[in-house]
Amino acid sequence: MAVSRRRFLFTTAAASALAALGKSSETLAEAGGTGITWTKGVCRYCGTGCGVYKGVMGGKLVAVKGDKYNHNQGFLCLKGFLLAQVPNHPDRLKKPLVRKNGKLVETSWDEALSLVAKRFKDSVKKHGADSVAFYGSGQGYTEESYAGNKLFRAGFRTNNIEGNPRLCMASAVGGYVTSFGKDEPMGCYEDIDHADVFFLIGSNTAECHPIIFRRIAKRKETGGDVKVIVVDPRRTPTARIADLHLRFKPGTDLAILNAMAHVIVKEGMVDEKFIKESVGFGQGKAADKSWEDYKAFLETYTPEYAEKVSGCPKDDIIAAARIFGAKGKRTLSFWTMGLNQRTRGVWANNLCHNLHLITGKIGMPGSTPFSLTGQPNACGGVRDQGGLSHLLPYGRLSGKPEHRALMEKLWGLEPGTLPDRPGKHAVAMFQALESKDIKCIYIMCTNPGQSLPNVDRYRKAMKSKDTFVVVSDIFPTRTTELADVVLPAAAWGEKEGVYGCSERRYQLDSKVVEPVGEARPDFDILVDLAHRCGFGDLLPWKNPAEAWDEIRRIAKDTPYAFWGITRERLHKDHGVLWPCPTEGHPGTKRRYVRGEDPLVPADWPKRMMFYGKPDKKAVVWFRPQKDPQEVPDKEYPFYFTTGRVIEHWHTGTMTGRCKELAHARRDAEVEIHPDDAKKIGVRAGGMVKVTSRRGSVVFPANVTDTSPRGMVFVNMHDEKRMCNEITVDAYDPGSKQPEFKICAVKLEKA
Ligand SMILES: Nc1nc2c(c(=O)[nH]1)N[C@H]1C(S)=C(S)[C@@H](COP(=O)(O)OP(=O)(O)OC[C@H]3O[C@@H](n4cnc5c(=O)[nH]c(N)nc54)[C@H](O)[C@@H]3O)O[C@H]1N2
Ligand SMILES: Nc1nc2c(c(=O)[nH]1)N[C@H]1C(S)=C(S)[C@@H](COP(=O)(O)OP(=O)(O)OC[C@H]3O[C@@H](n4cnc5c(=O)[nH]c(N)nc54)[C@H](O)[C@@H]3O)O[C@H]1N2
Ligand code: SF4
Ligand SMILES: [Mo]
Repeated sequence: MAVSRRRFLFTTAAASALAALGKSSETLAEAGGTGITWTKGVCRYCGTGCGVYKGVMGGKLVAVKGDKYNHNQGFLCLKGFLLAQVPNHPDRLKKPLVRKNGKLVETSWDEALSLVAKRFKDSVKKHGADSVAFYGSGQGYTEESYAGNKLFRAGFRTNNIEGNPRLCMASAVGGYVTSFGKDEPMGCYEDIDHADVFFLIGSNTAECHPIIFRRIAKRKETGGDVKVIVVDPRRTPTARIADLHLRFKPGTDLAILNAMAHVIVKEGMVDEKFIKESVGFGQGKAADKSWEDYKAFLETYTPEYAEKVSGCPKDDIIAAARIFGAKGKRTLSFWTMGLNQRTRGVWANNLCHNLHLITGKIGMPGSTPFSLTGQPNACGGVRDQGGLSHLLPYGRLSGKPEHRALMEKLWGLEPGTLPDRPGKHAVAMFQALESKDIKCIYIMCTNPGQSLPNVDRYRKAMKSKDTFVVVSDIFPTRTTELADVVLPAAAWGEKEGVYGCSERRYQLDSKVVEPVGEARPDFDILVDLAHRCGFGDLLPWKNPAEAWDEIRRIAKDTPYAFWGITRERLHKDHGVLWPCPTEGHPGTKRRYVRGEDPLVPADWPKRMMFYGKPDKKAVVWFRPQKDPQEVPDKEYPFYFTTGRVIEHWHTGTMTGRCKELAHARRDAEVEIHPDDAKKIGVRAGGMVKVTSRRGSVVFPANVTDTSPRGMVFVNMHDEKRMCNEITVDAYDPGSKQPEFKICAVKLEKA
């Protein structure tokens, strides 16, 4: 399916137009921008991590433009471009609130934080340290997440520290760690400019990472014979630039990925030298298998077999394998939630890595497996910094005695201070709130009352009189309405901190205006709370810059080293990619690569060194096809999937308050195929009742062939019609990431 240049330009027009708007807006801002002071920062929204300039006039944030000297080359998507409206919105929370006689009423900071300190301390005393918990976010700054992590682990002494990246990136973490030994992508955005083949699987890049998509589209337009393969059941805007679009039954792409490997091996598109040097093989948990074993494992996965399992035509699978594996071509894979939010999310990640390992298309300009992160600081602030229950900062694990001992030394704690009891992962944490094993929870910069799967169940737990729920947010949300204490946080533009995006780029986001009302930065709130709880010596910093110096020191002798990324450098530079061990180091574009990664010795005899693995080899894992938790049956005959649209961000608290974005698209609709709409007798705009085993919601119908027959899609942005009343809270047994992408529903005309 060749796409002519004209048609290609036509089909990408929508996305490019949005992206380009940032560019023209910059010119506009420059032309009419006299009297505006511009300060460098980072976009508040997605994991692309675009550099911005924040424009201030008369003490007010008035405009945002793209940073020409950052990776986004001056471009922004519409959400980023309209960011100035968010902190200025009249709905901002301006005073702390506490619940009295069932109602949230305004109070002072002193009363609010004294109450929080008392309730948490009392709970620890009476019910033990694991009766309290912290639930954070990939949208907080690194210094904020670090403050929360240290307060709860070293202060309250619990590993009940989690965050929304569990809902988002946990399967990618599991994939990276098992395949390569360490978390985080090894490539960089610049690889896009060198790639000949883009393999986009379970990623609606056009809507969710628009500026990365823009760069892909530009490469396709100007790079000669550049091919794009999209693997997604839906015909998304991303699929519109595809040369080949693989469509299939949700949850069956493990079979497709194995069948691609089957074809690659059968047709000799493998890199034997690289495999011999740098690849091991494994099944289950042990890497004790051989290349011959792997070939035997792949025997089952003929394209015919994969077609039978997935419904994807075998010729498409063969074509995809041939494009992916073509000798001499550079292949770049991107994936996101279509793979991660699955009960077999880690396996799906492993299978993508496998394709790069057997073809040797890895660790070279334009060739890399690359899991796109969702939030602006899921990588830097939570994954690297250790903000999940099983982690400790910078690659250490809370379950390993030697890692705890090391952290105790680095933090100046008595031996044995850090808890050895395992903490609860996100879903288990809210289940423990339901069973009252957890009694007090501090929720920061996330909206679980809307974003958790099977959300009604956990809303009840948060609402219960027997649980004490503290929420820090900038707006009233579906979670603040359940809280016992609401803390008004300072918003983007009103505080400073570090974000680390998808490509390991750390950058500083700037404070340009004072917080509204009595709002305070999350960092200041946590430091204040620590002092009130008697843990002031653990959080002794006067500002985030002081915390950053401690964080650099904690990461120093690890594979996540960024000692060289000083605060001064962050102020000057437009982001630096770690590893960056010394102040003079330029940063690292490609990890594990001799000559690029400072952690690989210059005299290492091979091209790559996977230093996180005992034998320094990456692992090809044998992962079979396994069905999702719920598949359609007689009673619930449709697949239900959820995700995003370009105009809105998650629970809509911010983008829903931007007038242009709210006008463009606000309410959730159910995307349904015309044939299915006919079957249940609804027309476009008519109402459809969607019911799963967990709940029912009525949505207006968006009749379109974007979703295939037998599958419907709803976006997660609507706080009134919440798709999570329907979703399933089953999770991957390894990563514990929930299966937001797949459950079974029935549809009725409402
Ligand atoms: N506009 C916008 N951009 C965002 C966000 C936002 O809220 N709005 N959020 C950010 C965050 S935190 C994240 S995590 C990312 C998410 O970014 P993406 O993962 O790209 O977005 P989603 O819409 O969640 O899901 C992607 C695709 O997965 C497909 N899918 C469903 N089931 C399957 C399956 O079985 N196999 C495969 N291969 N695909 C499947 C869906 O059809 C959907 O098109 O976006 C980030 N960027
Ligand atoms: N059905 C379904 N559900 C999903 C997903 C899906 O694909 N489908 N995706 C999952 C994924 S990948 C993710 S990442 C999550 C996201 O889910 P959430 O994190 O719950 O969603 P957000 O809307 O990003 O919530 C961020 C909150 O922080 C507030 N906020 C903004 N700035 C600040 C600040 O500086 N400080 C504080 N304290 N608060 C601030 C915002 O107002 C908002 O309420 O959703 C998950 N849920
Ligand atoms: S692509 Fe992401 S980071 Fe860039 S402007 Fe858009 S929302 Fe912001
Ligand atoms: Mo996410």
